[in-house]
Amino acid sequence: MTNFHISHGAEVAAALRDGRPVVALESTIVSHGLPRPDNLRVAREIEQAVRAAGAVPATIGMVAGRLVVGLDDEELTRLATADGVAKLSVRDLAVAAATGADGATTVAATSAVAAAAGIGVFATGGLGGVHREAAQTFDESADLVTLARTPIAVVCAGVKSILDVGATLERLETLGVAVLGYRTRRFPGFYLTDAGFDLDWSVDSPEQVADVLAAREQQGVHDGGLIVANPLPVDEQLDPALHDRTLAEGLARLERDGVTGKAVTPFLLAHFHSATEGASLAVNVRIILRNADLAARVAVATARRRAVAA
Ligand code: PSU
Ligand code: MN
Repeated sequence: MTNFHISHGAEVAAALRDGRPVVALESTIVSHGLPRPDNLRVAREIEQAVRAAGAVPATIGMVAGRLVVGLDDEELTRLATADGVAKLSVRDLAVAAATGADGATTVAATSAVAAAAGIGVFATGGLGGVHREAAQTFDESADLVTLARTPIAVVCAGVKSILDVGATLERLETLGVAVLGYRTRRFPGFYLTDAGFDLDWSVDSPEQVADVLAAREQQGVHDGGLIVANPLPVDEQLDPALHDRTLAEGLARLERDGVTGKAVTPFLLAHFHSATEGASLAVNVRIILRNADLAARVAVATARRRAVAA
C-alpha cells in the first residue's frame, strides 16, 4: 500500500489508536460537488451525522500540501471557501504535496488515503464510474480502478445517475469490486432510488456488513473495495421526469461547452443544482447524510466485533 505522509486530526488519531469507530469522508463533495455557501454547512452536518451514530468523522483533504485525515473546522472551512482548491485524484496527491497546494480528495483519493490510515469505512454520495459516450471519450472515473486495489467499504447511493450505470456495474465486476445492496436487490441510482439493474447480494443490517468485512479479513482479502449501495426511499428521490429532463439538458450543454476531463462531474452536478432550483441539492444532501449514518453504524458494528474477538 502507498506510504502516504499523513497528518492526523487529534480526535481521529486517538480514536484509531483506541480502536474506536472512524468513518472517512471525502472533500471533493464539499469543494466541487455542492454549491457555496451551502457546502460548508452540509460538510459540518455530514460530520455530525457520523457522530450522532457513534463514530468519529475523518474528513480527508490536502491543506497547503499537507495530507490531513480528520480536517479541523478551520481546515474544512478553507477547503469549502477558498479559491483554487484543486480536485485531487490519486495521481495528483504527490504533485499537490510537493507544490504545497490546497486540494479536495475524490472518492479514489479518499479511499486510498483512508485505507493507508487504517480506516475501513467511508461514506460518500455517489461513486464515479463510466461516463456515457465513454466508448468515444474513454472517460471512466479513477474511482473504479482505485477501488479495485483498495481495501475499504464505501457506503454510497450507487454511482451518479449522470453515468452509464450498466457499463459501470460491468467494470466493477471485472475489477473484482463486490456490490451489496442495503435492504435492496436493485442498484440505486443516486438521485433516483433504482437505476434499473439487479444486484446479486443484499444485506439487512450494519452487523451483516461487518460480518462480510470480517470474512474478507479471514480470507486474506487485502485489496479490493466493497460497495454498500444504500438507496434513497422512493418518496425522497428526485422526480424521475425532472431528473431525465435535467440530465438530457446537462449532457447537451456539456457537449456545447466542450467540457471534458475532471470538470465533467462538477459541471453536471452544478447544472442539476441550478436547473432544479435546489431540488437536486436537497436530495444530494439527504443521500450523503443517510450514507454517513449507515457508514457510522457499520464502523460501530466492526469495532464491536473486533473488541469481542480480542
Ligand atoms: N458524490 C457526490 N458528489 C460529488 C462526488 C461524489 O454526491 O461531487 C465526487 C466524488 O469525489 C467522486 C467524483 O470521486 O465526484 C467523481 O469525479 P470523476 O467522475 O471526475 O472521477
Ligand atoms: Mn473523468
